[in-house]
Amino acid sequence: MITLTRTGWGADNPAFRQLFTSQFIPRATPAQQDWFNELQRVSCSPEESQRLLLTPGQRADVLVTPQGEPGTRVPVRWVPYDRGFGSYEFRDEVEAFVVQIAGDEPVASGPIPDVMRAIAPLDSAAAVARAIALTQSTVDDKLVLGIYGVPSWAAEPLVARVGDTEIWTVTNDMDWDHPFHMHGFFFQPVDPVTGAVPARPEWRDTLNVPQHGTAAFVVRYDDRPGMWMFHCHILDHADAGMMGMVHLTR
Ligand SMILES: [Cu+2]
Repeated sequence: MITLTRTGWGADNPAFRQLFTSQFIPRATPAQQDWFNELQRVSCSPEESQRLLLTPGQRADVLVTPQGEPGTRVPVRWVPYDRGFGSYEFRDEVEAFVVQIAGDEPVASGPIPDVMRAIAPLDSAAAVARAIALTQSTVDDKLVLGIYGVPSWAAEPLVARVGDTEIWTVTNDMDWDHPFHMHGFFFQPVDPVTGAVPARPEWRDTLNVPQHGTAAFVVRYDDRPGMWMFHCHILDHADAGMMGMVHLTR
């Protein structure tokens, strides 16, 4: 089912859409089948349809149909993922809450609210390129993280201007992921190699920079000058120096 989902989720293929609808909402009314088919088409990517990764600081809106016989209890678990050495090896899954499956008739609900919206890609034709290297070093036997070897307490703010659009390319050569978070401005992730905008542009404020990998995004600064922080959203990494400021000027 997982392979099938990765292959067929969101594909413009009525057979796939009908299959998933019958799996996820087995007793759906025709109207519910229609909106769920449409939801598949416009919602998440095939990868995320079968696995939703939320790094520290990230959020998502999800539609869940619990599967189970009446009277059973379906636990929803936090599951650690491999975000680098020490992040998951000795950690157990945590039960977040339990869904109790009732034997009631299905609720005849109408379409869910239309929360999907078209997101126009930011125009990056005149964007300023900004490269950020996340780095680690050891000082007095203590781990110091930073940007180009400079921890937050020794760094000068980056300077940007209101109205500018920038493409940030963030590289990470460490054995840990770093979920990169920017205050004040949502941005749009793009392909870190080609700069290509994904098929479904997204607004995010936290983007995972994978271990030994790169991530990129486009940000546009609207008229809110001031000092804006960015940092790794693993907070002990931020405390160890992986933090900085954008000084936004008019
Ligand atoms: Cu980090």
